[in-house]
Amino acid sequence: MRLAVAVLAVVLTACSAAPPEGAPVPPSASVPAGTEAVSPSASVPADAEAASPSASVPADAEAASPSGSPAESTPAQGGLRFTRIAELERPVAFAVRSGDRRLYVAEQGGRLRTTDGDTVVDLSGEVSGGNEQGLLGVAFHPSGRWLYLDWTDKAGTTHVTEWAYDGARATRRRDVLTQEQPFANHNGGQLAFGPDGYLYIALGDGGGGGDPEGNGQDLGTLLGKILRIDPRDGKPYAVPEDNPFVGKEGARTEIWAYGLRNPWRFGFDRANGDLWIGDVGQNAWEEVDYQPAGSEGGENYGWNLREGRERFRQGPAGKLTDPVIVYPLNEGGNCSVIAGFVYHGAKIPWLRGQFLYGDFCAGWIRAAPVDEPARDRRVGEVEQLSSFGEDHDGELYALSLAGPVYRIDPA
Ligand SMILES: [Ca+2]
Repeated sequence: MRLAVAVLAVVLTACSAAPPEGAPVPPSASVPAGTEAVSPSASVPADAEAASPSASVPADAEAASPSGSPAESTPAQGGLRFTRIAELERPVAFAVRSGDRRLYVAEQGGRLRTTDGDTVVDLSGEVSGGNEQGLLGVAFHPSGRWLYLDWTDKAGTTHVTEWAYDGARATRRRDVLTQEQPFANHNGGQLAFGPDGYLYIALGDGGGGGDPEGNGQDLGTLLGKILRIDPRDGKPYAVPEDNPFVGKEGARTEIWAYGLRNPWRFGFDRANGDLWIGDVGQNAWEEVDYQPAGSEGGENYGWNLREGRERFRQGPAGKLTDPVIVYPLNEGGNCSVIAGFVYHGAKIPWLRGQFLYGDFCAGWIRAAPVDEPARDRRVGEVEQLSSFGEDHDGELYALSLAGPVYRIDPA
């Protein structure tokens, strides 16, 4: 398959994602410049729903073998080191801005911060505080002039909100898109601009378990989808004319891809525009979905007809796109896939061309060669892994809901 540019990610849990508000959170803080290695199996997922029997057991690295491939299968690789560059409160999303070397991190509690300590936007008085709610996503317009946050309000409604941003002050706030949520879980949350300059938005199936409303397969709702819009052309936004369901009766034209359960994190391969989507599973399988650059959109990733590659519900199925990576949900503490990026940085030559992903509860991180994802291998571990990030140079970061923001370095 081709390489690409994207970064997707997925959030949290199978039935619910992030630990509850009461979870221990390190005091927010400044930015220790230490180089601490992450302690393996450091934490136990605090999320009760995610706590399947095995989820409360310290993550067993060896048990978590997503595609069952032995570690020896990829030649000439070294190790990784996770260098803590900041300590924030429940960091969940990462973005960089054109012409700006700072690293921006969204805290689930509602603040958009930089890793050097500034607060850019503070929604902490407005966001809801459920496990999978709060401030969930951040992206900057390719021009660097506008920033976008994905968050849920006190009623649980998803907002994609825009600010004009000059690097110092965020002003001219406006809602670009809102979506009512029938349940508190599965809100998606990822925002990213594609290589085409359009804003891609992840929305989960609305939650509730098993997709009771059938939203994933319903083209009449935005739930269970990845959307593609132009937030800068039209009020409140424009739908690109080449979106796949433009002109299709009964379909929401914003939809780019469907059949998704909770695409918490997704991303574009910066080298070629391929899209990698982590879709959090229900009962049995976590999965990573893939869309090659140049796709005209409209892929149906299966939910809730399928979970992973297996049938989940009876029903008429057209053409479904199977995941490229699956791993068992309740094994070794697995609970929620976290999609990362295809590495194209300079610091870690052996990692180039490999897609990095991990699991929120088990904490392992694996690298999968893009041309043969089944040959992935374990390359590290981060407790309560919530997201990955990619900077201007293609170097990668890992966020822990427990607080740390790690830069990924060669060992
Ligand atoms: Ca699927």
